[in-house]
Amino acid sequence: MPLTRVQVVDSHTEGEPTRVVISGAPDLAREAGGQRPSVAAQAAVMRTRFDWFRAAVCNEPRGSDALVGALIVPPSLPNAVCGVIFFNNVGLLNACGHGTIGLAATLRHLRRINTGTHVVETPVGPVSVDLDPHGGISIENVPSFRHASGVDVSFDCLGTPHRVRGDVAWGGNWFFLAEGHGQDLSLDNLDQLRACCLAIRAAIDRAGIRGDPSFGRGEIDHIELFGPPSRADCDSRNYVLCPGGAYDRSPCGTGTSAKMACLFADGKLREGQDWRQESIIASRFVGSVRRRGDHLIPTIRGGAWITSESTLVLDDADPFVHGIR
Ligand code: PYC
Repeated sequence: MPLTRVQVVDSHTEGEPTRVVISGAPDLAREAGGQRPSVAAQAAVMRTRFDWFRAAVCNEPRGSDALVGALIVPPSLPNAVCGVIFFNNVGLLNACGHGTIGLAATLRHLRRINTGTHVVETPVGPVSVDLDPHGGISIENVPSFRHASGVDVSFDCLGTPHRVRGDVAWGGNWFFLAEGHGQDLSLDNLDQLRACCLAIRAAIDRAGIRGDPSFGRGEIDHIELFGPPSRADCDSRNYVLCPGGAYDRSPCGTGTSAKMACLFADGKLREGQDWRQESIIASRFVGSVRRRGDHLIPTIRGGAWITSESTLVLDDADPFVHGIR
């Protein structure tokens, strides 16, 4: 029986897993045609024709709902070290902050990059990663902004009607961000948090609330709730519901970027000031923003650790060769 071997390196970034595909993937650049197709064009090919590969890598029985996959592809930008397409249990992500930090840790582990700054092309623009000599990793994300503020959402959660007011912001993915939601942001309350955030997302969808469609098609597929931190060295704690219904174990890089864009818009964060975001599992990213022309550029710093080097085997005879969908 034909077997396909897919070589991967797994890591976690502040608790959130990333699986970088090193070899064995479909040749998206060739399938996309043309000379040096953009990563966005390669992502479009993956979305329409190779969804089975996404599910084979990320879904059970090889993966899990929490896992984010990262496929290294050839970049079109001449200054980029590589391109990357992120994906999860239900589809492609526009971008991924924790995943970019995990990718940088993986490339360093494989000795493909060294200390210094490197550009990575994502479907929504270039992101740079900086490896410091002491092992620290930070990323400079795509320009981030608040799209709408004071957005009211009415929803039912576990039989009780609720109303929450929040912001819609872009940080490489689209987020609805809210405080004052009345939820206990603790690990003991994960089921309720998930149910509420799924209900918020469905209500947003029903109400036709969207981001700007020229950025990642505008669908608001991440919900981010904030509350007081449990750590003295953090400014806030969050719970982030990802598109596939899992919660982000890390403080979410694109979500922290979106949050900082909102804080900046409200005059609550200055250029260069640290924003210390705690996750629901009490891990931490430290972020800041700076202006570049009309753009607001977030930087996110966090730790990533390699957890496994392995080969996935895709056996054509396996009824779940392309994952449980
Ligand atoms: O860190 O940006 C992020 C992210 C998005 C989904 C999971 N993690």
